[in-house]
Amino acid sequence: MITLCGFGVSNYYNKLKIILLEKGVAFREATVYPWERDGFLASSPLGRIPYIETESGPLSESQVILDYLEENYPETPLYPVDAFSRAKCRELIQHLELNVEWVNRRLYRQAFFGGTVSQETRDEVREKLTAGLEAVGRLTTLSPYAFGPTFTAADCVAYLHLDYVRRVTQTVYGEDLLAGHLPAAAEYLAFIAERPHVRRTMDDRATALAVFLALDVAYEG
Ligand SMILES: N[C@@H](CCC(=O)N[C@@H](CS)C(=O)NCC(=O)O)C(=O)O
Repeated sequence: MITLCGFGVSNYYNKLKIILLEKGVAFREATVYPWERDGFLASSPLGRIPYIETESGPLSESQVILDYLEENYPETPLYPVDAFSRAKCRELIQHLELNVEWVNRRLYRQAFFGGTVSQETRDEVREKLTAGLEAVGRLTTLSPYAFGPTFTAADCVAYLHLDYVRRVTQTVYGEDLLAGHLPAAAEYLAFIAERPHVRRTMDDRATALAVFLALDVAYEG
């Protein structure tokens, strides 16, 4: 059985959790925090979470893990069937991760973990995030799903990362950049949030956040 390792505040952890639940793959969860990395570098070489433990060995990087799950558990696919559509679905995921989440992440320290980021960083992130959100808007209308007429892996990614853009930019800029640059996102997020596996994952996230905050550790995302 697969063990999903990490903690439920991480959007990359929750990406895989929703994917496993939606695919109906049996898995268990193991709480592992990034600051415990010395104990798991053999499984995730940069000490990042999430990673999985499988009967064949460990695997890190959520996108690689997603592809492995798709290949190994094809019964409920979360990618489109034909090769070009699959590539377009991954293209959307890559833009969401590289040009939206990875940019927004620089603000997590201030948005979630009690720190501050410099004005220079705030300005730079704002510019890059705007470009990333506009790029995503050229690839998807988010209506009703992120890619095509059915739920795909792109929804697991879009839901989590765009939700964080909304939360983080409201906190740091006092302005929802998502509403400004991807206006269809509000209705989309509300629609996806109703899926039982998404709701369960977000409920678990709230519990994981309370546990994490009670630990009172210095962590910046
Ligand atoms: N590209 C990685 C990103 C994973 C990632 O950034 N994880 C964060 C938690 S959300 C982490 O482990 N941060 C600790 C660190 O980078 O040292 C993936 O897709 O799995």
